[in-house]
Amino acid sequence: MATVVVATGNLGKLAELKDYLQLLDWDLALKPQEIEVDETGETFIENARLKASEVAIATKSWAIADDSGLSVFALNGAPGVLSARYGDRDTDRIERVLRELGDESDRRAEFVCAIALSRPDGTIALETEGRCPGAILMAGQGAGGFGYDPIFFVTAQGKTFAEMSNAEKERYSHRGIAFEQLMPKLKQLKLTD
Ligand code: ITT
Repeated sequence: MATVVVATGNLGKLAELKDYLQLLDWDLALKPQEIEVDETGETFIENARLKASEVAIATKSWAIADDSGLSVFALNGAPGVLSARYGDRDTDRIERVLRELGDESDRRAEFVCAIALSRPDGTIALETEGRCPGAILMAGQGAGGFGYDPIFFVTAQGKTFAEMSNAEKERYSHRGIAFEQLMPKLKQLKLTD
């Protein structure tokens, strides 16, 4: 059985990715900390490909990467691919989005998650993108999840990501939607070195 490196340094993301991937009988490994990939892409899918491919080549293993972020309509899609770089800590990033949005009445937003799986030679075997629509609250609610979860309200579920159980978030989130599309293909894949 070939090893698959989970190409992320974000612990919140890693916990969620492991929950999806444990449904597959894969031998998972963590990304070595010294491997850092410059996210130079302009789209989530470009950055997911870059991360998967570069980590695969560096580790000579299969690698799966997630590039994700929050896109706020009234901010012309910001923070978008810059979501991780919008501040030093989760609280700073949340404060900046709330400050920039101010009392704007159009609070629509979406979370996007692009996933790419690379072969050991850096070629992409599978990729997909999931989106979850929602709205930005005036202040955070809930203590679960990570990142921007407390301010992202999912209208269909009537709660923020931070108020959902792990199982609920894993089902309804952008990442859940991406994995729903990907899972049948991942199950069929033969991982060879
Ligand atoms: P890796 O590139 O190492 O995976 P990263 O944190 O840099 O880690 P991204 O470039 O994909 O990852 O940035 C994602 C940003 O969007 C980051 O700030 C997250 O906190 C946020 N984000 C992504 N998915 C999220 C989720 O499910 N809930 C809340 N915030 C999320």
